[in-house]
Amino acid sequence: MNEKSKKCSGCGVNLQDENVLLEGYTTSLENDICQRCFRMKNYGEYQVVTKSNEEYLEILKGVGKTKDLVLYVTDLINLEEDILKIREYIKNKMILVLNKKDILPKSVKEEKLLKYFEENNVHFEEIIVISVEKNLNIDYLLKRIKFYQTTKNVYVVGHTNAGKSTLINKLIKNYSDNTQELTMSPLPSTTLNTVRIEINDYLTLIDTPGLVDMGSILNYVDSKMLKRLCPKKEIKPRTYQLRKGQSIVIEDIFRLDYIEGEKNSFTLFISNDLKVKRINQNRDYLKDLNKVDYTVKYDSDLVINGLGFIKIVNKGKISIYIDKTINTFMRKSLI
Ligand SMILES: Nc1nc2c(ncn2[C@@H]2O[C@H](COP(=O)(O)OP(=O)(O)OP(=O)(O)O)[C@@H](O)[C@H]2O)c(=O)[nH]1
Ligand SMILES: [Mg+2]
Repeated sequence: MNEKSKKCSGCGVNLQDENVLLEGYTTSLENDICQRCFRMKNYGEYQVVTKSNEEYLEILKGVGKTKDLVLYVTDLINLEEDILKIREYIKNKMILVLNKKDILPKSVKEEKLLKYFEENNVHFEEIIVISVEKNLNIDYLLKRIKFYQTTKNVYVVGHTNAGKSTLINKLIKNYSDNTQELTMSPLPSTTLNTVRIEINDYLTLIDTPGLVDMGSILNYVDSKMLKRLCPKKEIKPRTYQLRKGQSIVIEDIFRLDYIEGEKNSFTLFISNDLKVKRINQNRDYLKDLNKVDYTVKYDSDLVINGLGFIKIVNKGKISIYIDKTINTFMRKSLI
């Protein structure tokens, strides 16, 4: 293969002009981006690529061998169960960047979010709430990057879809003459390899492919449903007052039965485009899905990986039904 080292400036994959079926294909090696990126950027035609997490972990290990500053980007609606897990791979100085603040209701204040992480002993050099979409705290983030950086290089890591590439594009746009544009998309695994972007003589950001969350609902729905699942605007929380013996369902993907407890309040923080309804608990609807029972403590969230979360005010017992591949867990309420 000729010019093997030329990489796609959108997703980092090695460019090749020989096999249209393989990653990195482009009609001509004169091009800067691969055909997949070209189609995503110009036509919004998304093409799913399945990445193995081994490659991602190799990249993380590589980052861990440097002394460079790392931005760990995560999506506020899809916070991972254990944010500190990243520390097992990387001991570098790290800023936790909580992205997509615009999706949470405006009533949720930044200070409250920061306090939540403090109280749960999530320690980083600093935790910064941002919204790339609304340009919230991007100036501040850049200041703090300058403050903590140890070399020119700063790595941007995190789960797939957290908004790493979108953030770097924003920093390029706001602070650089560089015209490079990374590919962004609502699908998992958009970025395929590391990509270096010079912001200026003192700062080079390095985009990385995200860790694929095998337990996320995003991996198991078709692209039409995917568009509806990912909130694009501020979530309008929907509250249901349930007595024991009552149930709610989200589309045909999730069912919740309130089994035991006082009258209770369930507030859904999920995409506004998803339909929610009450059903009679005697019906068998969705009961063929995998059942999980939870004992709910006072003021908890049930998190459904990739979908969002349900804030439950009082203690009680619930049963949920969902595809067995999708990870769910309880946490102290974020909001
Ligand atoms: N509402 C909202 N959406 C955002 C924000 N930042 C990024 N997104 C969206 O999140 C999705 C994923 O963004 P990417 O930048 O491709 O995510 P990534 O972390 O680079 O993902 P991978 O390359 O797959 O690891 C896109 O649809 C973005 O438009 C934000 O601040 N607010
Ligand atoms: Mg990316």
